[in-house]
Amino acid sequence: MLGLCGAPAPAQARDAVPAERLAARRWFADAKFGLFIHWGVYSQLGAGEWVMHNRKIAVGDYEWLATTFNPTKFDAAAWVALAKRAGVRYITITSRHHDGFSMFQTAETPYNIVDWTPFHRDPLKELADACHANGGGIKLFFYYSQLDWHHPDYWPRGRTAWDNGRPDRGDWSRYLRFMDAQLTELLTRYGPVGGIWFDGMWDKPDAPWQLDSTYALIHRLQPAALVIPNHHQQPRPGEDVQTFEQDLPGANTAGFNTGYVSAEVPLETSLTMNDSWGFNITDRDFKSMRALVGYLVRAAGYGANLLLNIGPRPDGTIGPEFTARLDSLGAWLGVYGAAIYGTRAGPVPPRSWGATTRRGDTVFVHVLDWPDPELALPPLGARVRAAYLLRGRAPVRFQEAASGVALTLPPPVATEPDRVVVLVTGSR
Ligand code: FHN
Repeated sequence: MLGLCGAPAPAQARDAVPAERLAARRWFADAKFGLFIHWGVYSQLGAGEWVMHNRKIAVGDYEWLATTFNPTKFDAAAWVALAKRAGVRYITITSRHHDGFSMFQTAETPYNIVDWTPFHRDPLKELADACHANGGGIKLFFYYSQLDWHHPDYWPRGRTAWDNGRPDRGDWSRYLRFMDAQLTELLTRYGPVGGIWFDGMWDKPDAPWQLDSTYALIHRLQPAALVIPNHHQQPRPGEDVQTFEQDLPGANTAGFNTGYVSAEVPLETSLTMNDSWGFNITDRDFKSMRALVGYLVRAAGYGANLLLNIGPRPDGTIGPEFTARLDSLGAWLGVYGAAIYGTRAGPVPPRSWGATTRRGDTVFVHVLDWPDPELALPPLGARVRAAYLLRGRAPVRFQEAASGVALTLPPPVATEPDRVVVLVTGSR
C-alpha cells in the first residue's frame, strides 16, 4: 500500500488499533479546530517559551524565576468559556515544556507549580474540571516535552545543549522512568484525557526513547487517548495523529516538517496566532481574521485540524489580541461551521483560490481568493444536483461539462473571508 506521497505506508497501517481508539481518531478528524496553549514560568519574561535557551539562563536563575510565578488571575472556567465561544472542540495545553517545569502537581519532582511557587494550585486540574463540567464539550490534551533543559538525567544532551549549570552526566533510563511516571499521573488524575501531544524528541531523534513502551503505557491507562507526536517524521506504530507545525500538511516553509502526509491517521497543523508560542510582549505580528479563516479552511481542505495557539500572560489572563480573534472565529464558525466540522478533504485539493471539503455527498467549495465571476473546477467525480451559497442559501448557477464544473459566483465582499458554495452531488 502506498501513502499519499507514494512512499511505503508506515507500519502504523498494519497496527491492530482497538475500536475505542479508532472512534477517538474519528472524533479527532471531525473536530477540525483546537486551541493550543503555551503557558509556563517563561511567560513571566514575555519573550517566548524558548527564553531560557535563547538568553542562556542558568538552571539556578531559572529555578529562582519559577519561585516567583503566581498567576492569581488564572480562571479555568473563563478559559474554557473562551474556547467554547471560539468553536474549538479541544484544548492542548503545555503540561511541561522544554524548560522542564511541571505545570501540574507531580510527585516525581518538586519542580512543579504546586510545590515550587506561591500559587500552590494545579491549573491543569482546574482546567480539566472546567472542560468536564456541564456535560463537557471540550476535550483536554496534554502537551508534554520529551526534551528537558532542567532535569539532570536528560543526558547525553541533544541539539539544544548549552552550558546552563547542569552536570555533565546523568542516567537516561531514570529519565525515561521519570517521564513515564509523570505521564501516568497525567492519565490517572485528570479524568478522561484526549491524548498526549509529544514534542522535543527532535532534540535527539536517535536516542533510545523506548517509544513503544511509553505509547503502550498511555493506551493501557486510557485506551481512547491519542498519541500525537510532533517529531516531524512519518507516523510510527502506536501514533494516532500526524501533526505539522506552522505549515499545512505536505508543506515545509518552517524548515523541519516532512513532506510525507499520512493517509492512515488524522492530520493536524499547529499555528501561532502571532509569531510566538509562549507569551511575547513585543510580538505584535498578529494574523488577520482573513488569514486565520484561510488557515482553518485550507487545513480542512487537506482533511486536517487547525490547532491554533495562544500564549496567556503570566498573571493568567489572555490578551485582547487573542480573545478578539477567537471570538471572531467563533462567530464565523457559527455561520460556516457546517462546511468545516465533521468534514473530510474535498474532491479538489487546496488551490490558490481556496479549498474544498465534503461531508457525504455534499461538497463545500471555499472561495477564499478569487476576483472573477466564474470559477472553473475540475471534474468532481459525481454530478452536481444543486448549488447554493451556504450563507443565505441563494442558488448558484453552475454548468457541468466533461472538463468539470463552472460556478457563477456573487462578487467578493470585504467582510466575508470565505464565500462557501454548497454542491449537492450524486447521480441524477
Ligand atoms: O520547540 C517547540 C516550540 O516551543 C513549540 O512548543 C512548538 C509547538 O508546535 N513545538 C516545538 C518546536 O518543534
